Amino acid sequence: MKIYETKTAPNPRRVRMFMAEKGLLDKAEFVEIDLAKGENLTPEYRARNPMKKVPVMELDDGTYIAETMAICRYFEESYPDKPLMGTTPVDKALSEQWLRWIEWHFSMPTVMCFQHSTGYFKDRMNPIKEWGEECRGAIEEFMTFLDGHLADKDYICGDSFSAADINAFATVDFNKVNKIRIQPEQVNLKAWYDRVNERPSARV
Ligand SMILES: N[C@@H](CCC(=O)N[C@@H](CS)C(=O)NCC(=O)O)C(=O)O
Repeated sequence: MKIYETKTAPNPRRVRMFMAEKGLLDKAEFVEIDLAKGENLTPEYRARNPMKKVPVMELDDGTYIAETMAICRYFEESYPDKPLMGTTPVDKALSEQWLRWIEWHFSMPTVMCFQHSTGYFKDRMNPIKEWGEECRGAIEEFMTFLDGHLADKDYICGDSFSAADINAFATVDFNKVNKIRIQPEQVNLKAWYDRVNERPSARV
């Protein structure tokens, strides 16, 4: 199997961390795509993922699966040992709730802030600086919320590490590009960040 990705981009990192947690990194060949050069915009790449984004996975039978969480879901179902998306109906639903909250209220504004403030992809979109700044507020609000949520638990979904921690961790890290860091008073968020950062999967 192949995974087309970009080493420095946050969504492929989520997939690598997920695979590392399950001990699966050696199952795939990772193919680097240069986003800045537009290697994801070519007809050849669009045949793999019409949405022109990384990551996309190519299975040995030629099936392409795009979308970070669809790829993670494939690994969760194929390798259920060490579950990362819940096991009971309630835990699976809560995992889904957190994954969506993180995606919509944290990762999405993070990417919007980056793209609209820096103009990094101005060759393929129309950056609107005001929208970038609006998203900055949403990011800071979510980090404050997460800090409160983590006051009485080690991980986002409770006692055990899950995909929600991976997604939030990768998003906190990527916010370096927006110059948004954990604030000194956000002690719960900082303790959680340090806990996740100690895991070998944080290095992949
Ligand atoms: N919803 C997609 C988003 C993927 C995405 O936005 N990937 C970014 C890199 S992290 C990308 O490929 N950007 C290139 C572009 O917008 O041209 C997912 O979760 O995989």
